Amino acid sequence: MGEDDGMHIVVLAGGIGGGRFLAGVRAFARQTGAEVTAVVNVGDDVTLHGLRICPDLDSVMYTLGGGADPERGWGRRDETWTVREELAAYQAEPSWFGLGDRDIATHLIRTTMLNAGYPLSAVTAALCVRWQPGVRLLPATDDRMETHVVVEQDAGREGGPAGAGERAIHFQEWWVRHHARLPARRFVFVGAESAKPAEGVLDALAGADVVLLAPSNPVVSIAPILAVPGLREALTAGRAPVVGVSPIIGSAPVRGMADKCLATIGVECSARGVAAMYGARSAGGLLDGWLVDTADAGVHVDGLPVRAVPLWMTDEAATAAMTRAALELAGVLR
Ligand code: FO1
Repeated sequence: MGEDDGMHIVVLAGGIGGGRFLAGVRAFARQTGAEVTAVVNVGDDVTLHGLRICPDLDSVMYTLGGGADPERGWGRRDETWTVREELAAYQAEPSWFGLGDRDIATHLIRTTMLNAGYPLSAVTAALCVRWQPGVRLLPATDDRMETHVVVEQDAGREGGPAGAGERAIHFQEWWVRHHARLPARRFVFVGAESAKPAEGVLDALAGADVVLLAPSNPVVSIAPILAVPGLREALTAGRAPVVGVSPIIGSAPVRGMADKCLATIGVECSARGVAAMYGARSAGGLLDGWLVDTADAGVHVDGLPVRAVPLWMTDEAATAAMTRAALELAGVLR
């Protein structure tokens, strides 16, 4: 950070929780003249009905742009569902995933641009011209990378005999169709090995004064971002301190189904469990600081400074206060 420059905050984030957290980071940034870049998970992305759907990028874009449905947290406010009804009349599958009419316009533009050869980062920037999210939104990668869930062969299949084999289904099928109830054996980030950080991501990390891990699902939102080769290394080798915000308060996720995902990979559903999963930088991990809720005050992780503040993202002011606390913990506030 130069004498006259504002601070540059980079946030790694998933969808709905990520969007709410970023609204607070943006509020803080507006007070202080800071610049914000969000590096967003693409593991949830899926192609359905010929359309490329990027739920986390869209949740963040709509939330920050004032277009998100406040109850669902995904998709557009004032949505109508005519196309969904028409698809149902054709008995088109998958019927378990709903695309709203307004949302479909976003997917038509994205798919058209991708088919014309634009990278996802450029498509996202084009969509953001309309939504003006006030932070720079970058996909973690421009390459195709999708989270798949390995389940037992016959789990979720009606009448099927129990089998020893296993099969992989797309994360959206596990999450939306099966409500994360099918016992998952593991998560696979398909395409991760050959993915590269999207245009702008490494530059953003190199220029960051601080990196925050949003209180998003650590297993299926943050981990797929870190799985992009070069990204984790840019964090650990970078000069910017990395502070994580716990997505768990007590023994439950702030929202969503992180408990089921953590159980799958054998991590305790607690602020301490998630901090240990990320690891302290001093012990070869990622974190220079860990922000927990006041309910978890007293949580101790070897080699990691921990601070307890209220973490319920009730409104933008509360979330901006979380941001300030994270930056104080990082030692970057003057
Ligand atoms: N979530 C649902 O529970 N049901 C849906 O039909 C659904 C459709 C959908 C369409 C576009 C979009 O961007 C998101 C959508 N989501 C839906 C949310 C999404 O499945 C998940 O909440 C995220 O991927 C997890 O972060």
